[in-house]
Amino acid sequence: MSNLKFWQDAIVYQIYPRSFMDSNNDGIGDIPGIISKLDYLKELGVDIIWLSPVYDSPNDDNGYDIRDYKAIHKDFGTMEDMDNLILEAKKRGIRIIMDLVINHTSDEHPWFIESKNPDSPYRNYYYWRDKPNNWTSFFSGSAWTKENDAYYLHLFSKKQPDLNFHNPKVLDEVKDIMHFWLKKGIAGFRCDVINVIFKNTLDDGKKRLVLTGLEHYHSTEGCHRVLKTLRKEVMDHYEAFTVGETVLVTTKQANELILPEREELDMVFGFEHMETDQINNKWFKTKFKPKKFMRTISRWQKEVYWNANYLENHDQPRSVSRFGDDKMYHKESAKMLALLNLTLKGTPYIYEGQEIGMTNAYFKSIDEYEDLESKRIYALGKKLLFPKWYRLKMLRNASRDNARQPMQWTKTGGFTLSTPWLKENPNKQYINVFDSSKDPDSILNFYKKLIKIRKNDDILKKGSFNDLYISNAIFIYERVYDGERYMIVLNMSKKIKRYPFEIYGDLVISNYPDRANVLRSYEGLMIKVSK
Ligand code: TEU
Ligand code: CA
Repeated sequence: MSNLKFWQDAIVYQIYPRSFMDSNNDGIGDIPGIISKLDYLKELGVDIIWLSPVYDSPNDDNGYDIRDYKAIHKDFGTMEDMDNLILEAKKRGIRIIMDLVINHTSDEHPWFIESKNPDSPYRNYYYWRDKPNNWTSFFSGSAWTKENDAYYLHLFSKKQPDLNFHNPKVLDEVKDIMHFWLKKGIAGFRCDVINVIFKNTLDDGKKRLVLTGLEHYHSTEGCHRVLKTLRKEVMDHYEAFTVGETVLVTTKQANELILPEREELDMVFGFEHMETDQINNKWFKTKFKPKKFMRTISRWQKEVYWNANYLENHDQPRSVSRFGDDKMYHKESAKMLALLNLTLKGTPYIYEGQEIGMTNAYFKSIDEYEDLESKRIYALGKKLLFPKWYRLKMLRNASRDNARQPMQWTKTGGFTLSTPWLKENPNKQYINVFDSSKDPDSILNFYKKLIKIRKNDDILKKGSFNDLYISNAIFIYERVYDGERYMIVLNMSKKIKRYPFEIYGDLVISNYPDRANVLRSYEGLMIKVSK
C-alpha cells in the first residue's frame, strides 16, 4: 500500500455535540461552541471531526432519532451555524463527517406520522404488521409497538421506527439526504448500525438471550446491495468516505463490507474488542482481561483490510476507567492506551475527552442518569428483582452516560455557565484541558506528541502489523515498513513485569521519563529497532 487515501492518513476526533461546548449558556453544547474550539482541535492534530447527530430531533435517544434530516436541532444552532462550522473547519484544514442514521427515523418524522394511515403512500416506508413477531430490541423488550390497530417494528426505542429498505422510495430519500450534506462540503458519514438496516424476512427468530431475530437482519445480502447503490450513486461523486458502525460483525463480515473491490463502505467500527470484558451483554461485566482484549485487537489488525481503531465513543464507558486505572495510574494508563490507539494500523479515532483522560461518571443515584437505555435497564432489573445496589453497579460500569458528561475544559468545568444537561464530573478539578495544556507531562501533551510523530511517519501509517508477544499483562507488536521497524511494548496491568525478551533500539516515546530493565505499571513504549 503506497498511496493512502485522505481518510487513511487522518486522525479522527468524535464530538458528541450535546456535551462538547455550550456557547449560549443553556446547558447544552452547540455548534458555535464547537467552532470556538476548532483551534484547540487543530493544535491537537485533528484532521477529521465526526459529529454525532445535530439534526432536528425530539431527543428520545439524543439525536439518534431524527425528525428532519435537513434541519439542525435548535439546541445546537441553525443551518447557518452548521455551514459556518464546515467553513471554519476547512480554513483550518479540518474536514467534517456527519452521523447518518438511516436504520430508523424518529416517530415524529413526517414520514412516520403519515405512515400511520394504512392508505398513505408512506405506509410502506416502515414495517407495519397486524401482529408482532418475537424480535427483541437493542434496548431490551419487544421490538414492536402497537399504534391504532397495527404494530410497527423498532430495533431501538419505540420512538425510533425502522425504515423499510425493501421500498425503493426509502433508498431514494436516503440518497437525497446524502447528496444534500455532501454538497455542503462534508467529507462523509459515520453510518449508524448500518449492518442491520435490511430485514430479510419478518419471521420469528430463534430464541436468544439478547436480540432474538438477529439472524433475519444481520449482514444481509440486501444490506450489501443498498451499500453498493449508495456508494455508486452517491459517495463516488465526492471526495468523501464512510465508516460503518457495525454491531456484532466478525472480521470476515467486516471485510465483506470494506474490501475495495466490494465498493461498499471504507471502514467499520468492530465491537469484538469492546466485548471482551462482558458475559453475554454489556450489563454483565467481567474483570478486564488484557489477554483476551489484546488477542482480539491483534486478530482484527491481521485479518481486516483497514481498521477504524477506537477505544471509546459515546456509547462506551471511558477507556481509562475500563482498561486502565483511573486512580493510582491515571496518567500512566491513559497514556499507555493512547499508545495503543495511535500505533495500530488503520485510522485512529479519539473520542472527546479521551485526550485528557476523562473518566467514568461514578453516579450514585438513578436520578443522575439521563440515557434512555440506562433508565430502561434499571427498570427491567427491578422487574427481575435485581437488588438496587446491583442495578446501580451495572450502570456505573456500563451506562452510556459515562461517556456523555460535559467536556472538562477548566477546573470549574468551562462547558457552560448554567446547569449542564448532564452532571459534570467533579474530577474536572484536576482533569481538564486548561491544566493539561500547561503541564508538559500531561496526557493531552502526550497525545499531541504522539499524533505529531504519527503524522510524519510511514511506519505507523503504512507499516504492517505483527504481534510478537501477548500474555496476561503484556502486549508487544511490531510495525514494519520499508525495512524499518518499531516495537510497541505495553504493560496493561499495574504489576511490574519482566521483559519477555530483550529489545534493543532507540526509544521514540514512552509514558515514563526513562527506560528501565523492567516494565513498570502500565508502562508503554515505542522503540525504533535498528536494522
Ligand atoms: O448504537 C448502536 C448499538 O448497537 C449500541 O452501541 C447501542 O447504542 C447500545 O449501546 C446497546 O447496548 C448506535 C448509536 O451509536 C447509539 O448511540 C444509538 O442509540 C443507536 O445506534 C440507535 O441509533
Ligand atoms: Ca447551548
